[in-house]
Amino acid sequence: MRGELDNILAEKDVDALLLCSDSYRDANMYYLTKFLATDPFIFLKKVDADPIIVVSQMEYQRAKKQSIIKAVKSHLDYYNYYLEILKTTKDPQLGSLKFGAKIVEKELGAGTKVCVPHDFPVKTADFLREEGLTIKPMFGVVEKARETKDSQEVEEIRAVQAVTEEVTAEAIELIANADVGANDALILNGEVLTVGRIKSFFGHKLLDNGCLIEEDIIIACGAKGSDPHYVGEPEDELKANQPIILDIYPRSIQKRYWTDLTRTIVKGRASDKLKKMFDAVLEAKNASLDAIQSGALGNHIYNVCCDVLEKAGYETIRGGKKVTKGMPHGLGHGVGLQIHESPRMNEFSTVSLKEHSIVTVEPGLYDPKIGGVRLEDIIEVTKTGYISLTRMETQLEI
Ligand SMILES: [Mn+2]
Repeated sequence: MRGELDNILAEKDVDALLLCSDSYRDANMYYLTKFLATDPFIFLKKVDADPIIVVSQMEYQRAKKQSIIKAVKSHLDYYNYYLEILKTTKDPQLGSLKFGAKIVEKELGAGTKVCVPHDFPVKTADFLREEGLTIKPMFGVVEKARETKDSQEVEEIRAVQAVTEEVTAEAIELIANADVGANDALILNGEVLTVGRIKSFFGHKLLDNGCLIEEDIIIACGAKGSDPHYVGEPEDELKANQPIILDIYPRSIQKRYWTDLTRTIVKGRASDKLKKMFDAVLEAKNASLDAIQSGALGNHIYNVCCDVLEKAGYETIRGGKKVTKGMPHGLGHGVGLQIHESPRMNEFSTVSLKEHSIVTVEPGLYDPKIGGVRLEDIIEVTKTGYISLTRMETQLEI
């Protein structure tokens, strides 16, 4: 949580934290400021001191109103330095980078040890070093604070999840009500029901409820679904009696939080082999959920899942096996201001789950001849177990 930041920084042996980015793309910047801006701005925080942000004059009033940062400054507060830089730097891009570096130097002082994110822009770091600052790129600093969610964040994710379940239930009803035409093709309102039509349905309905598909969603029917991240081409046709994976991961437009939900359905009859896969995945999901509590290691939960699947006769990639069917992916991931964030649950995850982390649990089985089955719930880790944010039932045949 946000309040842990000073402790996290103290462990890193630095004097300050610096971010220079825009808050639409950089989840850390939004997390620290709650100020949405499309252009980069500066966030500065000395250890054990209140942070400041420096924005353009255009954004100044809005930042004062909307951000959670009390000390908001504008570029105009440093106007004279900019005039100086312009005398020797004609290129406007270089000029603005030098200007940013000068602002940081004025606020922190030369010689300060500054933590920046591991993917901090190299050119900006060069100019900061020229100003005499010690720049230390580090992994997972703000991310570590983001790994546990406060109650407001939990509610934001819960809200996106509620919309997602409602829209997914409507989409499943569309598929259930479709007619079956030649070659098992599903027909809705006289036209073939394609992946493109279902994705369009999701896109519009989610948007009507304040959420959007920022990347894509997975609608994978039949054998194509045996590739876990095959997202589905618009012209793909949905068919009866075959597995259809619906993996829906929208984002709240305003609040910026994501959620993640996967269900696998069959319109009509599932084959015995497919039913067996579904049962094993459901059992693996339930066993994994039962093993979750704060303190449990990510790799332990993953092993619980693999134990169930392997016992049922399926292969996993545990131990470095190159499987062509079975489960070739990890068990789950954190969700928040990014769709995939810490903590993760896989073979190599020696990080323990913490109270108030939000993670997905998503075992899957894949067979190139049959397709894929994946079920994904999202839950909040508690001291003794978990609270599910997922209300939706799992039902194979519809
Ligand atoms: Mn997921």
